[in-house]
Amino acid sequence: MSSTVSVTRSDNIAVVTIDNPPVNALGYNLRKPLHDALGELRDDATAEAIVVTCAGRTFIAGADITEFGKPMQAPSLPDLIEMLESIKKPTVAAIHGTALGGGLELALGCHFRVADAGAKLGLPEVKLGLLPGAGGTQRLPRIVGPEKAVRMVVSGNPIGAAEAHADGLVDAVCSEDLVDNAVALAKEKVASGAALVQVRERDQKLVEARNDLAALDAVIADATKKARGLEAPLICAQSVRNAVTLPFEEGVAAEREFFIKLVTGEQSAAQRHLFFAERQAAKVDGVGKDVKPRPIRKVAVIGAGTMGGGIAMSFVNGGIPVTVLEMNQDALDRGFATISKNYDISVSRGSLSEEAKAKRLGLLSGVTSYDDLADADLIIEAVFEEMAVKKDVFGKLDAVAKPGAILASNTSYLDVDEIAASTKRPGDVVGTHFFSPANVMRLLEIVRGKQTSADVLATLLGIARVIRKVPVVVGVCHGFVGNRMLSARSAEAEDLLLEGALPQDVDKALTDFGFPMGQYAMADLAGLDIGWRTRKSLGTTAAIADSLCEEGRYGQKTGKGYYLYKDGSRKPEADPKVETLIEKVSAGRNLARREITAEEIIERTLYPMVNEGARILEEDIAARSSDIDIVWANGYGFPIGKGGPMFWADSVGLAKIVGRLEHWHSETGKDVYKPAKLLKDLAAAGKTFTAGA
Ligand code: 3H9
Repeated sequence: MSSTVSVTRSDNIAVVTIDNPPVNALGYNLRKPLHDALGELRDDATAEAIVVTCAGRTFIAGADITEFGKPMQAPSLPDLIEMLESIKKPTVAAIHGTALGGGLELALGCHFRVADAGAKLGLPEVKLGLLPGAGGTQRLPRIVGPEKAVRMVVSGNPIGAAEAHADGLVDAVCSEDLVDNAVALAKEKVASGAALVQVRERDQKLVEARNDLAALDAVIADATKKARGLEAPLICAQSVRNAVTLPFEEGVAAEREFFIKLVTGEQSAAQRHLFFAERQAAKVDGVGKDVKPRPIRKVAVIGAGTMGGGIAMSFVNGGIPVTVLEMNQDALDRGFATISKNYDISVSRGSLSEEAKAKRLGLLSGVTSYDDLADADLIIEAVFEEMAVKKDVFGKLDAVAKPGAILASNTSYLDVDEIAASTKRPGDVVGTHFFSPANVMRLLEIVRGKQTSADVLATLLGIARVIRKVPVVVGVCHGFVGNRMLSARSAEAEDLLLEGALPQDVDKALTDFGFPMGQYAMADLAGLDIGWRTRKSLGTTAAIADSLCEEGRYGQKTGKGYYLYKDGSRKPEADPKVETLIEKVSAGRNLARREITAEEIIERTLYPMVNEGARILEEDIAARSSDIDIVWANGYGFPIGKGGPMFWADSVGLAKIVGRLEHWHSETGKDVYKPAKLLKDLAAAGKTFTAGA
């Protein structure tokens, strides 16, 4: 007996119960007593079979991630599973909640598995930049077949109990009395006396793949096509392939080597940082566990345009009814037609059933009068981004919304405090900045106004989980965290082109860095006319961008912008006419064009962004540097293998960044390059954002 492992008996069956809250992770404090308990039971003739189960909310959710990067104390997880496999009497894993990573690997060390109907099983290590390192890549394909194993290990996505049963991963599924069912199975196996076969000995599903490796390779190519510079997905696939081509022991040895390579590498460190950063972001100053969230049974969204529609979809996808308000029936019809079309695409791809689509559409209703919003618990406006318009909407909401309703603005730049002041209930007002497409992008910036109540924040943090968003609470400033840093990244866009770069050079530097899209391809996607209109209203200019617009080049929507888009294609192609235009503007300013290296492009786009991140921290707009990393990894495609801009800056070295910013500041005199005090202080003290701010 230990604090994490206890053994009880059900007649001739030993039941080993693991209790290591919160998620029964396999840290040393669990591995050691579990190893000891299994060793004793292996040699105890009175225990004729063993059931392994977990207390609390879940089966083992994996190895203890906090131990990675430190010396591992014996027994290791592979040792533990080997001990389990050496037991010559029936062993049964009783699985509820989630059996993930090392948890599923341990269950695969048992002869049998019984799952609760709501259980989920998977090997999510790839999401931490790893591969399953305790035999998972060798045992899973022996049970579910190598093709299915590749899909599971490379995506990291778990499967439900019913699917696991159909695939042979679990032997039985039950909707209640999990442990009793597992004990009954163990007794049955003892009574039958049938020969016990370990997972490692099963070969049947590998034979077919062995005869047609090309088919497996095609699955691997498809599963890894979106790896985008990440090592882990490729290594995961290679290791599963090894299960087909190598004997078990050799496959396991190779898996071990792969694991050590990945766990000591930079990408996994970055992805593990993001794992904990995401959980950290949910902990908000002043919003303790004692703050009770308000119930959200009904949501209203104002505006059925691209953002409003996407926001409405997010809530109905989470099972929450949504009323959409528009100016007239036509606008509602158009918005709902787009939503329906989006769901049709998911149905045609097989990711959504017709039934689920109908259910989601059934949760949507449309209205054209503010009076019909009186019963909504949360109202989110997604109307035109102009202060006067927002204030008008909030004034109207103040008149109709019930007491206690949360009034949220989807503004991406504007002052939430000013919006709140147009109501008599500023404590109920908050910013909810969704990212486009709102039904897809995971980030939700929750903008905390000066008077926003703690329970409003608690409610939004909770509801964000229901609609599968990653929430980050940020303060009020122009553009909040994400867009403010994006502006810093784009500040040099014009000058890089004027001095000698072409749009494709800048974009290549950024996509080589790991962004899914470059700056100019993104500008073309968003539409160049928007910025042009804003510049005209502000009386400012941007020579190249303005010239493009004057020629009707508004981006993808007109088939040309910084790039050419042939025949309705979304693929940007370099356009010699743009090169000529840029050269002309440079010449007009007597600028001698020169070669601009990828290194310079990164310095002049990403270092200012890091600098702005430091200012954001100084001003308390973000609570911690890891919150900024979460914003950029989930909202702007910052490569997860680099851990977000601030974590990446730490790895580059803050002193180096300060030095280069100072260089560019003296060259250009621009404020974006003037190193922030926090950045300079950390660099001078040899500290990092992650450890020091
Ligand atoms: C692995 O297994 C490697 C092996 O193949 C080979 C080894 C040799 N370790 O997410 P939550 C903490 S790699 C340590 O808010 P939920 C988490 O930080 C692992 N801590 O709960 C949080 O702490 P705090 C493969 C962990 O109900 C608290 O638990 N497994 C671990 O929303 C609650 O977490 C995975 O990648 C861990 N493994 O979701 C699974 N897991 O309260 C990772 C969680 O201080 N875990 N914590 O902020 C998950 O996906 C989710 O936590 C889970 C529960 C779905 C289980």
